[in-house]
Amino acid sequence: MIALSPPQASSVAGSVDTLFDVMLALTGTVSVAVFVVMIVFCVKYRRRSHADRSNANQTRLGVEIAWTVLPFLMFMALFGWSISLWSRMRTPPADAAPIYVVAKQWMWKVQHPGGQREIDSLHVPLGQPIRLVMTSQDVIHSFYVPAFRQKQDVLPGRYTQLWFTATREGDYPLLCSQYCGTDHARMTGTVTVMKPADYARWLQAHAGQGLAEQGAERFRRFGCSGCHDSQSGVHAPDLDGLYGSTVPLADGSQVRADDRYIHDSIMLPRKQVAAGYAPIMPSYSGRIGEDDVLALIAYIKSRRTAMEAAREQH
Ligand code: HEC
Ligand SMILES: [Cu+2]
Repeated sequence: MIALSPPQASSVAGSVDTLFDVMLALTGTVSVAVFVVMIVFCVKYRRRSHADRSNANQTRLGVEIAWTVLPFLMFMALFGWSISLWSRMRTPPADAAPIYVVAKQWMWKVQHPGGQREIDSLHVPLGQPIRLVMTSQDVIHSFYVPAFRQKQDVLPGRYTQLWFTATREGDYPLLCSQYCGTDHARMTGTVTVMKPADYARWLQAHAGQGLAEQGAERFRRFGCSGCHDSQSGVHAPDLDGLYGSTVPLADGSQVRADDRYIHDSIMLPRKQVAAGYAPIMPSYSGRIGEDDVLALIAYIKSRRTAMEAAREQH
């Protein structure tokens, strides 16, 4: 049999296909009905036919209400159904495991929290929710896995996410679905879904320095520690416990220190200056890659205050 659609390999694939089939059937029925009526009238009112052309003025209120209200209800039902499915596809469960993706012309760079790195391939375990945190190094790309029925734009200067639970073992094509330059069509890869035990073995075999440790190393290499260490002579904020806290800004507003805030603090330090400090931090935009920023964020996340660390012990 010819496959009309890619395999259904994620927890939402079946629902997306059902919605698609219902919409296809509905719009198909309407199109066919319009063409049937058109052809019937073409024949009935062809030139020299003896059809009634007196053009009597008649109204059938019931019919007119029915053909207005019924399609309206049908399309509202489709709308409600789509919205509920869409919000399910956009809301990752709390226990979803993060994996980081950096897109650049023309490749997908994948970084697992344990330090495993891949290019143009992504290994995931079967049956476990995975949350991809994605950003682009250059232009807009779009992460698309047809077998998962999931797609998400990947933008420079922003973190977008996509989540899925793979439900079938195997290799599935990964595509870029946003025209991104000369080699766009070759910006492809493979998503490999493995049994949890095989996946654990794969992680072990490819384990590297953890993402947070890589960040710690970069923090020294890029000179961040020269200003941000407590021993440094420069008046710069202490980054312990920064992640998730509320930061007062020089303009009087406040902001929550999330991934995006830390990203922008590094790449666009003038955008939001912490209150009480001079805007002396240099911009790292163009000097370090988005994968470096991801490692730095992981490192800053791992830096708790002494108090938080003590609380976690208990
Ligand atoms: C020349 C000294 C200097 C260097 C080098 C430097 N910073 Fe900063 N950084 C500052 C100062 C001063 C501020 C506070 C003013 C501001 O928000 O721009 C700051 C703010 C920050 C903030 C926001 C902190 C908060 O409390 O809101 C983060 C995050 C940060 N830096 C990370 C880094 C990282 C990561 C690096 C290395 C890639 C780095 N900094 C390099 C001086 C520096
Ligand atoms: Cu692309």
